[in-house]
Amino acid sequence: MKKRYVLMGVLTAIALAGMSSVSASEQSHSSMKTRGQVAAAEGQAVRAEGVVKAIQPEQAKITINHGPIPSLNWPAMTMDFPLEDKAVAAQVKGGDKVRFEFLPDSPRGYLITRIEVMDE
Ligand SMILES: [Cu+2]
Repeated sequence: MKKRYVLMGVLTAIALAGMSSVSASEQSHSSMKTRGQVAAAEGQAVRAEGVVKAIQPEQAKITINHGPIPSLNWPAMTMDFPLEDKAVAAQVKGGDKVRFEFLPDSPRGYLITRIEVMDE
C-alpha cells in the first residue's frame, strides 16, 4: 500500500516536471540564447510578424503569437514582449495582425521598439 503511494507521487512529479518544461520553453528563449546568436544580433532590431493575443498596458507588455524568426533561430510561439513606449498598447487590440521590431538584447528583454497593425 505504502509503495503504491510512493510510485504515484513519483509519476506525478515526472508529469509535472514535463509540463513545466514545455511551458517554460514556450515562454522563454533563454535556452536558445547562445553567445553566437546574441553576438550576431547585437544592437540590431529584429523584424517579425505576429498576432496580438493580449495587452497589459499597466505593465507595458504585449503578448504576441509571432511567426518563425530565422535570424534568431526562433520557432513560431506565443510570448510576452515589453514595450519601449507603453502608449503603443492603446493602438493595438487582441486579434490584430502586426508587424513589429524588437531589440533582442536590451536590458529590458526582447524590447519592442516599433509595432504597426497590418492591413487585412
Ligand atoms: Cu518567441
